[in-house]
Amino acid sequence: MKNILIAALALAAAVACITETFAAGAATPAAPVREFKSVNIEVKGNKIWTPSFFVVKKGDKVKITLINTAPSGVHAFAIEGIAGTEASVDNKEGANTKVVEFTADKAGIFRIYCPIHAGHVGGQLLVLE
Ligand SMILES: [Cu+2]
Repeated sequence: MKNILIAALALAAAVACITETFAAGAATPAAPVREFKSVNIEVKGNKIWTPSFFVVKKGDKVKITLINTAPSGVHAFAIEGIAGTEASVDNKEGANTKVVEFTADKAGIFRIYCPIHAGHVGGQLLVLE
């Protein structure tokens, strides 16, 4: 009888341990936020968001702060195929910053471009699986 009681206690302890392990494992860690800053510059008439190449993982939250220093005026930023990434950014001091935030929910290579100027040098977002 004593052996049965000890076995029952051991079994109960094991079940509690397993339950705790599964409960801890069930908590999904929050997706990391990948933060970048990209500055629009102008070199001999060429407008460039720099850096213009970003690498993240699928599921990451992405935050890109855009600063427009180009003397030519308003420029824009967009990532093709990802909603909510388009922003027009003025070049006036104090109003030349915009923030674009999104979740990279699909893997692939996405073109970055200026929706206002076809000749604006573009870039790419690489979302790894
Ligand atoms: Cu532009």
